[in-house]
Amino acid sequence: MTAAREDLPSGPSWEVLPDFERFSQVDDVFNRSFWDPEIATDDARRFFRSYREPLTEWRNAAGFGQRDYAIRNAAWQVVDIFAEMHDRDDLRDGFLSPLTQLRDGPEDRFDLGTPAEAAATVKLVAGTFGADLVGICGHDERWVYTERYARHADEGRPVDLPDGLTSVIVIGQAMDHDLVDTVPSALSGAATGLGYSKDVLVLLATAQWLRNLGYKAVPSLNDSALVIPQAIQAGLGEYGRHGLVITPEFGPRVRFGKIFTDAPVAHDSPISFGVTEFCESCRRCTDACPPKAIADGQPVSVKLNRSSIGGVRKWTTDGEKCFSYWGQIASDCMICIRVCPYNKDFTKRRHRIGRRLAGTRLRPVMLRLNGRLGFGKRLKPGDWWSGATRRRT
Ligand code: B12
Ligand code: SF4
Ligand code: SF4
Repeated sequence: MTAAREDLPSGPSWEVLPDFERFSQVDDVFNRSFWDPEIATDDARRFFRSYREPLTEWRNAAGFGQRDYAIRNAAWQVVDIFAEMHDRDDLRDGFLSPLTQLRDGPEDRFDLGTPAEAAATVKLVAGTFGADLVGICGHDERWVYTERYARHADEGRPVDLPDGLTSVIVIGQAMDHDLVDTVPSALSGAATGLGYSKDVLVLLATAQWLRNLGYKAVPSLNDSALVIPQAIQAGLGEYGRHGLVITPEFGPRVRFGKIFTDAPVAHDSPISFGVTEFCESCRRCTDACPPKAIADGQPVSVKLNRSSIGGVRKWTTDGEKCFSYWGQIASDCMICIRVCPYNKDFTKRRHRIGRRLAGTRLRPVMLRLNGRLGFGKRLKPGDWWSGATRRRT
C-alpha cells in the first residue's frame, strides 16, 4: 500500500502530531462491548438485541414504542442482510470488513481521460447511483485500522486491502431531516438505518462500475478505516466540535462511505466555510448531550480512553459516555446533530444566507437568532406519525 504523503491533513481545529498512533478497530466502543466487561453491560446487550428481536417490553416514552422500533429495524434491513451474509466466517460486510458482493472485472483498463476528467466521471456515476455528496482524496494509511475485529473469534485480524491503492472516493448520504429531528427516539434510528442501507447501493454499484472498467475498487462502509479525516481531506466538509463533519449542503446530517481505488482520479482539497470559528463560540451540542460526552474547551490531543485515537489534536467526543447513553435508551442517539445550528435545509435561500453570515463576525447574532427562532427543538414522535414535518421552517 502506498500512502499519499502530499495529502497531509492540517486545519484550524485539528493537527496530526509526531506521537500519532494508528487506531485498532478492536478498540472502538461497539467492539469493546463484545469483549470488554467495562462496556459489555446488560444495557449494551439489550441495545444490540433490540435490533434483532422484539423487545419484551416497550419503553413508556414517546418514540420508543413498538411502531418506532419496527420502522427503525426495517430501515436497517438492507444493510443488515449484507452484514449478516458472511457473519459465520467472521466477516461483517460493511462493519467489520468491506462489502464483498462484487464480480471480477476485465484485465483491460478503460481510459478515463485526464485525472480531472476521471474524477468528474466518477462523481457523475456515483451521483447517478444516488450519492448525495462525492469527494476524492489520496489514500492515506494513517486512517486505515491497524486491525479489524473478528467478533466470533474475539481477536484482531489484518485489514486486507489490496496493494496499489492510490485514492479514496468518499460518498455522503443525507439523513432524513424529520426523522433526525425526533431524536431521542427509536424512530430517529430509522434515519441511521436508511442512510446505511442507501449507502450500500451506491458503494456497491460505483465500485462494480470501476471494476467493470478494469480498476481496483473496494467498497467500505464503517469497516477498514476512519472516514472523518478522509471526508475532510476530500473536501466534503469541516470538522465540528461534536466530532462530526459539517457539510455545506446538509450540515452534520450525513452518513459517509468510501471506495478505495487505483483509478487515476484527481483529488479534491479541504474546504473552509467558517465552521471552526462558529464552533469556538457555540456550545449547543456540548450543552444538549445528555451524558456530557462532547468537548467544551479548545481542541487538544488527549486519549480520553482506549476508544480514542492517540496523537491528533482535535475536539474529541467521549465514546464510552456516548455509547452508555445509547444503552440506557436502547437506541442510537444523534441529539448533537439535531441541535447543531448547521442542521438546516440549505435548499432554502434564507438558510444559505444564514450559513454565509455564520462564517463572518455576525456569528454571535446568528447564534442568538438560531436559538430564538427555535431551531434544534425536538419534533415530537407522535407528531411525526401524524404527518407533521419541519420542511416549512
Ligand atoms: C465507532 C463509532 C462510533 C462510536 C464510538 C466512537 C469511539 N470512540 O469508539 C460512538 C457510539 C461514540 C459513535 C457515535 C456516533 N456516531 Co459514529 N462512528 C463510529 C465509527 C464506526 C468508527 C469510528 C472510530 O473508530 N472511532 C474510534 C476513535 C478513532 O475515535 P476518536 O478518537 O474519538 O475520533 C473520532 C473523531 O474525532 C474522528 N477522528 C478520528 N481521527 C481523526 C483525525 C483527524 C485529523 C480528524 C479531524 C478527526 C478524526 O473520527 C472518530 C469518530 O468516532 C465511524 C465510521 C468510521 N469508520 O469512521 C462512525 C461515524 C464517525 N459516526 C457517525 C455518526 C453520525 C454518529 C452518531 C451521530 C450516531 C448516529 N446515530 O449516527 C454519534 C455521534 C457521536 C459524536 N458526537 O461523535 C458518522 C459521522 C458522520 C459525520 N457527519 O461526520 C460516521 C462516520 C458513520 C458513518 N458511516 O457516517 N460512533
Ligand atoms: S450521540 Fe447523543 S450521547 Fe452521543 S455525543 Fe451525540 S448527543 Fe451525546
Ligand atoms: S452545535 Fe455548535 S459547537 Fe456543536 S458542532 Fe454545531 S456549530 Fe459547532
